[in-house]
Amino acid sequence: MSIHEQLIRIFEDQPQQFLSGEELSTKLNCSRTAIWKHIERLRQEGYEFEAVSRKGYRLTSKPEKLDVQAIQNRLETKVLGRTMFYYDEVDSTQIVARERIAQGAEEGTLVVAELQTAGRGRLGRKWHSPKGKGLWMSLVLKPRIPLHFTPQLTLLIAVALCRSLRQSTGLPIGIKWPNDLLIEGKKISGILLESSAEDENLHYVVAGIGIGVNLTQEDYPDDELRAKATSLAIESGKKWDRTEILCQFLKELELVYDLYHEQGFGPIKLLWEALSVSLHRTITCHTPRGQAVGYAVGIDDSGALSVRLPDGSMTLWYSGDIELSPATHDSL
Ligand code: BTX
Repeated sequence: MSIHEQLIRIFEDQPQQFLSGEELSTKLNCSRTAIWKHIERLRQEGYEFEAVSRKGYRLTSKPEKLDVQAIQNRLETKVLGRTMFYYDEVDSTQIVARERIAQGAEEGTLVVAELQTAGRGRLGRKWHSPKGKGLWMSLVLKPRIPLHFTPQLTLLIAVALCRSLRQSTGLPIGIKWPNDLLIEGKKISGILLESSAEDENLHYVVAGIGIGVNLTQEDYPDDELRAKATSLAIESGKKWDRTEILCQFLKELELVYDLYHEQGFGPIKLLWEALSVSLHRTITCHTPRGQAVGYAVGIDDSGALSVRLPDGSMTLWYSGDIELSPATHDSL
């Protein structure tokens, strides 16, 4: 057992007890500075301590862990999440899910981790995933669709996630094209789709979903992220049961996914438009090639944003980060 694990064991065995740095360093045969560093690391992992001079440290709360059996008992799906791999810590659930696919993972397989050390967003961006505070997961999908329909899945997942989070929490969550879920302009969740295909044949999609559930302001590493990101707990002032949020999401996703296979993108498009905060307003689209301004009219069947440019011509935007202008219903 590592010093880190031994330290956790000692604190857990004596929950109400103050333990001094000196006592701990003797027990674990290391310096007091090493103990202090381990305690700081534990704090980052979600353990909370009360520190009192001359008395030492007392463990006041532990990070909450997901319970796979409880999730399986609570799940109402037939396929999604029925095979589940749970990890305490991974680099990225996207990487683990791909490894699982190489070993034969089937549609609906879910990879969930308490902590990601290299959680990723789109275009090489980072996804901050502190321990026990969110839902950091990747879902294996093998839809029977041509490759060029793959972007529709991002919108489909956004719809299911938005609907389920609204149902679970009652918070006013909206979708910003293409893949962000926002509350009052702040990001509560992100979706990242990675696929594997050959010619026009889609082999699989790994849908990475990050939901900020119980993060507090202190859980964000800097003011820049604090200004952009939020969590269900910050917005509602209370903690949420991650098992409940996860099961509700998978149930809703299975419903919407089945609807998509039965009736195509039409109904999904309507649902997406009803939840969107990006439409009927002037927006700026930032891409690696520059930026453009337009008025968002709707989405097309490929999931692209249909935009009216200042000269009156219509165009489609397939990717990019959009910025919403404050005024709505202004037409260019
Ligand atoms: P994105 O590129 O649209 O968003 C990334 C941006 O979001 C970052 O640059 C930062 O500004 C902001 N951000 C970072 N962390 C958070 C957070 N915890 N909450 C809110 N905003 C944040 C969106 O990419 C797709 C993210 C998918 C994340 C999941 S988690 C499970 C799976 N594994 C993995 O590595 N990624 C996915």
